[in-house]
Amino acid sequence: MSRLENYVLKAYNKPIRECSDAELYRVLLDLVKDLGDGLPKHTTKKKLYYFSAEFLIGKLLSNNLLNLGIYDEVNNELIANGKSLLDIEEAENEPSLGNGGLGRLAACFMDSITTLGINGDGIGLNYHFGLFQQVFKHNNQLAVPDPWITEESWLNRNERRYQVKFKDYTFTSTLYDIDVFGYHHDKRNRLRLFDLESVTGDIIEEGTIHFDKSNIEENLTLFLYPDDSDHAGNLLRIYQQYFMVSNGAQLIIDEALDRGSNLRDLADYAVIQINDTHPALVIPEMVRLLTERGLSFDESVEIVRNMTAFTNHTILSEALEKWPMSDLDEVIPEIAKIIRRLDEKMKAEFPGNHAVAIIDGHGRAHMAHMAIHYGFSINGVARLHSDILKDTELRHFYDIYPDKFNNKTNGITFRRWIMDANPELADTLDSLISPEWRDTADLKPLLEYKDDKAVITKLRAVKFNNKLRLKKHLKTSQGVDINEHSIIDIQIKRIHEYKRQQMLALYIIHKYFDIKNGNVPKTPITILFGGKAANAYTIARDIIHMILTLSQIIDNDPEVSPHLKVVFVENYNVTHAQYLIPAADISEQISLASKEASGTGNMKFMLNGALTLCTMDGANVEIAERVGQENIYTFGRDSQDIVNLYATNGYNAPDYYYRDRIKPLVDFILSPGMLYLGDEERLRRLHHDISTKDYFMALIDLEEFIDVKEKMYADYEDHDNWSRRTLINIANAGYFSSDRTINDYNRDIWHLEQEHQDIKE
Ligand code: 26Y
Repeated sequence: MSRLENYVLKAYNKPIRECSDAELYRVLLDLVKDLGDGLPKHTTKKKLYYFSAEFLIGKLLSNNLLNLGIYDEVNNELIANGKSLLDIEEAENEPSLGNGGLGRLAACFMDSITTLGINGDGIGLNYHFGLFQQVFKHNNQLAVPDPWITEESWLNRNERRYQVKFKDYTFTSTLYDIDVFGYHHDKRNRLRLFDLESVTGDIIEEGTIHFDKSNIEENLTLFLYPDDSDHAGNLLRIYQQYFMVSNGAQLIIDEALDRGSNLRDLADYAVIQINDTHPALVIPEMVRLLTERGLSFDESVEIVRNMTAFTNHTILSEALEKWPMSDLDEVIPEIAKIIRRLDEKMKAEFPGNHAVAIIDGHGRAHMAHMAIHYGFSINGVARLHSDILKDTELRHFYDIYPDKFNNKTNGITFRRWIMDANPELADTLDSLISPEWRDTADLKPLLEYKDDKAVITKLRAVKFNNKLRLKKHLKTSQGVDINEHSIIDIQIKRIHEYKRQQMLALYIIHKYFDIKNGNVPKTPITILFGGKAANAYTIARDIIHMILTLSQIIDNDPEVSPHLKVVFVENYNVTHAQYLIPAADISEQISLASKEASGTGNMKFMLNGALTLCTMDGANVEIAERVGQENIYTFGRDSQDIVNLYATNGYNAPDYYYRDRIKPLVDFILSPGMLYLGDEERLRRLHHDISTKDYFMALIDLEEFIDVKEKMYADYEDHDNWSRRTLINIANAGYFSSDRTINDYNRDIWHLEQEHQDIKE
């Protein structure tokens, strides 16, 4: 009897074929957890702790089966019994523990850390309702709670508990662990998610994400990024962050003591990576814990400095956290005191250097500044981004600490983004270049086939099947019909002005006019958007509204709708991404140059054989370098231009708005049809913003964008050449494996023992 049959029989006393998908899900969950428990533990002295407010892990069942090496075995047995893993995985909720790129990066990193045989855990919070769930109503985004935790989840209750002291409360935490398995590797790591028992969700107003923000005991771990547009919301963010880092720091100390540390040598036992500023309070907290255990302040600071490294993910000032000292005093006065001492210490060392102050002239504590002074490493997430940090944003820090700065270009795990998301492409690669790429991420051997007609045709067939799969998925998930014979053109990412979804919308208006004028595209076009807007970010919600309304106008127009379709995928998440990306022909990476630190969706699309349409921003620069100019479409001002324009106040939106090719497109936002179907207030506000301010300069690159898109659609008609270029893209994606990224982190920053070293590039 097989392992699976055995489990099924024990649980339900019946054979596999008579079980429901939900029953099989439950059994597989138990089976995987038991397998995990049987794996050996890490025994190395030093351990990594990856602190992150987000872990956007996606569904875990098939990924865990893959990493444990039993995917095929289980899948075949299920098929033999008339079942499908894909259907069974429908029973799994996607954990709502992240928002965007930073959270997905943390998830890819955990996979690679474990696969490379590095001893390392992720530290975060167990948000009960996660990021909100996005629902569209009357062409608007509504935010509703996402109760993703059910009886059957991957969370394992851990008996560890810690006291976390705030000014007005002392809480006792609880801990949930999620196992992380490595591919072809037998030691597991864990995500350690801290929580509070008194948080139940009872205080949420029915059907909304509103709750009493001052009731900390009941709301602390309810939501990821609760609305911070008022004072209570700001305090709640501080409560959350401190709760996360205090628990994490106590865990580090306990585990290090267990392994034989005497605390003075703590940096030999643990290294902390701070994922953006959200966990930066771990620095003063660790200092507090060490001084509490009898070490001097200066000694504690040196230990913490030697064990802490910081990753920056943005140059947008709104995302670089600065906490008013008065708020810190209100929530965590002891930590506020330590931050003041850290500030004084640093000011004594660099007198008069105001640019590098932790506490600024307005009494605000800069989390990034603290993390740079009191850590040993600061890295950006793509070469261009790291250069901008050194040359511009953090120039004053680079002047005093040149050796701390380094670049770690982001990566993605091939286990999820090709093996799991695109099994047909994965199998095709196996048959062409042998399955070795699954361990090495080396896809270069594929280049041998770039002029092989049969291979090119096969790649096109795989793409078509993935379009069919997407079509079926969108039909069941939101009742939308797409044409599988159309060009699939996708922009999926958080909604933000700098990412310029509004620029793509203006292109769609151009195309709409074009088709009305009789210029019908040879191949129909489907443009898909996906992404959530922070609920308090009005213009981002206006952009969603504009796109939804526009798509309705197009659907209603029989002249246009056979040739052009616009779909906004509701509640975009990892699960949707796994259907969307393999089906894409065109990858939209059109941020205003200098603003997108790296991007990781760009890498996923490339790996899955889409051609990239991009500005020279973030990791797009490195993608272009690898595939060559003839295999990518670039346009727009470069980052130096944009940095200069901001520095000189040199951009004036009306200069562009009044151009002949632009004005009619922007004005369509206020056309009778749009106003009839849409919300006048939202549309007027957006029109006004784009035509007068356009802070992220959508109009500056619009004409070039239109031209390059037209060229791209025209080029698509040469199917063989197009598919040949997708092959070249896939073949060059190996560098963007997160195994390579983690290898780089470990070599340059963490210096941990590493059991696997198969990295090629
Ligand atoms: C607290 C609030 C202000 C905040 C919330 C979320 C600030 C930042 C974030 C998330 C940032 C994020 O996701 N950044 C993205 O990180 C990716 C991984 O490095 C990059 O690829 C991407 O360019 C960057 O936008």
